[in-house]
Amino acid sequence: MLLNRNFLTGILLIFLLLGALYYSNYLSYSFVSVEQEELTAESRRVEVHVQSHELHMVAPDHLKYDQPSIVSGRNDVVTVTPWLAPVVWEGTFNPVLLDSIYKLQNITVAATVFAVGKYVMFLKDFLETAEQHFFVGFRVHMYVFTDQPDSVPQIKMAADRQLTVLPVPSSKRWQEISARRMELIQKLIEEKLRNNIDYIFCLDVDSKFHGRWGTESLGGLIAVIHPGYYRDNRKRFPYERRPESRAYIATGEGDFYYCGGAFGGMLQEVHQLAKTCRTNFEADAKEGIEAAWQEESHLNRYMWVNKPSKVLSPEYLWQDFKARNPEVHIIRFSGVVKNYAAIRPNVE
Ligand code: UD2
Repeated sequence: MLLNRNFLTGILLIFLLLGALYYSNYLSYSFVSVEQEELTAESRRVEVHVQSHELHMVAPDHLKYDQPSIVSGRNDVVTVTPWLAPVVWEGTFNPVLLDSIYKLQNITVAATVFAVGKYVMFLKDFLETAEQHFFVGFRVHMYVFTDQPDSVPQIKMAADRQLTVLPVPSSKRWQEISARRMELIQKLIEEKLRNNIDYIFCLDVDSKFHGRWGTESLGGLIAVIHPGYYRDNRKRFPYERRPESRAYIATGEGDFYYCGGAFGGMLQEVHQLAKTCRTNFEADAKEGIEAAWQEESHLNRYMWVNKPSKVLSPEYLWQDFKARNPEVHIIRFSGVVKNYAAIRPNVE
């Protein structure tokens, strides 16, 4: 009987112990799971912060716009690269939808333009037409680099747009002016733009806007197809062909020929591009080599390895002296006809 009572007490004690163990386990499990949930939410927050533009797009609820189709659309041009980046042509995007999406993100877009020496004469048309076509309705900050700050024309700008003039030295060689842009863009991003700009475009000044250039052009790393070579075999592209240069691309290599006169994307992407092109350009210079098309050659080399996340068709940089090809339904931005000998500081 005594044995029995002891046995029963023992069983009871074991149950009590198991109960206590279960409870403490339950408590710690709940604790861990709350902690994990917080961690997951935290990491999701960080991810959203870092890649908010790369995850998915958020459209305003009940927005009305044309029905999209996946069986009819442009069939005269290629609208996606082999690495599945969109190629932006008129008719491939809905501006109403895209503008509404980016309005929700409250973005700021910067643009850089260089006007050194006689190139200040191009500023007025560039800035006035940008006001009419470049990211209209969005916050835009233009940065004008010039050796003649007093000659920068006063342009009437919309309330959400502003212009900053940044002095730079003159130069006796146009090649140096063109190529040094990478260094100055890198420094601008490091010293002035961090934290207050989302996207940046770097544009040639001897050009004018003729049509919409807006949110359809946004993305991580943005390259523009050069209007002069897009129908050619790549062996004819004017890449740097000397293996000694860091811009070297061999025959049979490369995707497209991109122009140096327009490129852009998210701030950190353009910073990486500018820094790399500048470093490679300077390292080449130390060895006495200048790539065939200066920073444009280095940009082409960079974009070959670092595939652009969106490619803008030649609508985004045409040349006024060229007749419009039938696949180009709209010219948005175009280089003006110029007399190189009359406007450059050197002729060779
Ligand atoms: C092409 C590129 C250009 C650049 C260059 C090679 C296009 C449309 N243009 O143009 O971006 O890659 O080849 O170096 O893709 N600049 C001055 N003052 C000068 C000379 C140049 O401010 O005296 C600036 C200005 O912003 C100009 C830019 O540098 O737009 C490019 O120079 P360019 O237009 O003379 O070069 P270009 O026509 O050979």
